[in-house]
Amino acid sequence: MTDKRVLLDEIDFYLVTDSGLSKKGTLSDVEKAVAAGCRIIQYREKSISTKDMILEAEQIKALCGSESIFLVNDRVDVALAVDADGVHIGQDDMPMDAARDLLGPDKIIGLTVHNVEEALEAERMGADYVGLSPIFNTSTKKDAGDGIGPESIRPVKDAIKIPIVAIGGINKKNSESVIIGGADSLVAISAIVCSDDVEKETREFIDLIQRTRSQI
Ligand code: 3NM
Repeated sequence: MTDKRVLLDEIDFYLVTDSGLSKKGTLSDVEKAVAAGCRIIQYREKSISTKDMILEAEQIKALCGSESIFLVNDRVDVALAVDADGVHIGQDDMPMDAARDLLGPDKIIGLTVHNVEEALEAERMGADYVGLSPIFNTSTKKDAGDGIGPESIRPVKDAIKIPIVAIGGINKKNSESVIIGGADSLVAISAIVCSDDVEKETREFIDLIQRTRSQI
């Protein structure tokens, strides 16, 4: 187990990068989010060459340092090339067992799921966490489908032991319902990277999550 895997249980807020939406650029977003206390970053990049991805991933890894988990979306090859802490994969990406064979037992693997059945299967296959999605409608991922609603989190929470990361359409206004719904951690993309002040926005998100959690 990497030292960083223990951090998974303590994470409130999880940033996924999006260079297409970002106002200040991915590296700036990561730097500001880490400075604000974000302890997990997922590098999600679909629009540049593999070579440029690896160069950028190396810089993101350096920004995450020993404090924050650094995952690569989908691209197991890029994660291996830069020795990232792990990957996040979707239902149509490389199968869990193939990713685990390539990455070995020490790396973190998160898997996107949409319901209890997929979550149980993810846990059985050895996922370290699940990304439950999409909680709300989102225009950030065009093929995400309709939001399943925060009330869909509890049945998944009751079914599995690994952490649940909620994703899709989450912002400061609706985050309370997602925490109360049972999510261990919240992802926001547009709510963070479209902001003028990523550090302030991330800090406010984390404060809000911690405050809500302390009241339930
Ligand atoms: N995956 P925002 S939704 C990357 O449903 C991603 O699997 C999703 O962005 C899924 O916070 C999504 O801007 C985008 O809604 C989430």
